[in-house]
Amino acid sequence: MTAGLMDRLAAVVGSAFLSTDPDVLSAASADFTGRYRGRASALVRPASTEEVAQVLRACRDAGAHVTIQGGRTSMVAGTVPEHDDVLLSTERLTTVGEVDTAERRIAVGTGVPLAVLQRAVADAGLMFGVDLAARDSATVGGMASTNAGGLRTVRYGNMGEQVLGLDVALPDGSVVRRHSPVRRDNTGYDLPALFVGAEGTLGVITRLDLRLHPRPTHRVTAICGFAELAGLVDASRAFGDLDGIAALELIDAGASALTAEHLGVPAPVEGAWLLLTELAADHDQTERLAAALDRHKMCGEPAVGVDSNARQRLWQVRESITDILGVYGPPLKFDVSLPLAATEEFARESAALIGAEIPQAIPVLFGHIGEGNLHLNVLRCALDANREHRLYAAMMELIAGCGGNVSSEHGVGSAKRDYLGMSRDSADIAAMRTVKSAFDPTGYLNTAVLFT
Ligand code: 2HG
Ligand code: ZN
Repeated sequence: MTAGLMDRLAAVVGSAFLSTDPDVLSAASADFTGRYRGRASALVRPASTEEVAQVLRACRDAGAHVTIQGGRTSMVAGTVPEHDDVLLSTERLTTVGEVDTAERRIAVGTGVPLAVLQRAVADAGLMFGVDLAARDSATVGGMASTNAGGLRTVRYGNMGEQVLGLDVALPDGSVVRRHSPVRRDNTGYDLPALFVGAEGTLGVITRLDLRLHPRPTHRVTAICGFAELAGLVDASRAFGDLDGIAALELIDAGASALTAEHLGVPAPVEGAWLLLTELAADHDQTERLAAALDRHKMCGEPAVGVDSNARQRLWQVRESITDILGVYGPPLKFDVSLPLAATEEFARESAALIGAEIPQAIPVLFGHIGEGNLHLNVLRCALDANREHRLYAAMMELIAGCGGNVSSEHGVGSAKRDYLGMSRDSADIAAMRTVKSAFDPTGYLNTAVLFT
């Protein structure tokens, strides 16, 4: 990085918020799984939309690459710099606006962690529609940029469904502010939708207007066990159609054996596959859920939680999976969307692929079965780069062969850019590239993600 650029960046953000400390850069250049590492030349932390825009203009003028970083919880190496980049952190964009209880919306800076947003809206008696395990670190900006899903998607949709407006600093240093006080606004292109899921390739989202939801007063949660995945898939298809469905999560009993061993969180029911189901509404749903559960053949009685402690204990069975994925070192992660009918085939064939490549590895399958969005993590999976690549590519082929999408809620990042062509045809990719070069003709912003 040139001294000229350093001076210009320091003039924009103040020298306290520009770092070239090798330790700082090294920590910020690795992803949190520990599997991917890159190289950066500086870390800059602007405090406002205007500062972000000026940072972008300075970097573009100097020909420096920029990688945007929020909470750095990407599972697909979405924040790993590959070109000695300037890292642009959104961590100081932390304004939390007033909760608008009448219109049920809130404006927040994009560096706000999800948990902070959740607390702010809960205090106002409302809720935010997206929830996920990384809530303490993941920022709303990163979540919007990847169109994150999570534990509540079956009810409220992804981030895209929550975004009502935004400020975005474009690669040329200009700023688009798209906000509308009214709910229906079809004036021209749906620009916010273009930036949601763009993985930071088209600009830096700096502020979001987010939709809020009323908080259901009654919730009931159950975990039931199934001997076969096919039975669980049938049940989740039926439960997904219930009014008030609020969560549908698949849990691999193999993962529960690990959470029992390492965290003291055992499966509450028998069965090789577990299904967490939750109904939520403004009146008691216990009877309805019991009637729905009765219609399916399960291993023994389901575990049902009505009060908040009991429900929390059931949720822990699902959420603690996150904490055991790293017990044998960095897992190899696959985030896939499958037609429900292909779930069983994928589980069987993926286990066979893994067994053939690395017999001692432990496949763990879990996730948002309501959407067919599953997370396959391969634990105890230390492979050299060639064999890892072979397994990764074979898995991508399997997913595509099952009619699935190689990148689901975690996005493409840099880990999956080589496989874009498995889920999008060439005209589609060409159209995306046209959009990219219209916004960023020199291709300096988030260059490592999405495209090869
Ligand atoms: C979840 O659903 C997250 O818990 C993380 O999307 C999935 O760690 C994973 O593979
Ligand atoms: Zn997930």
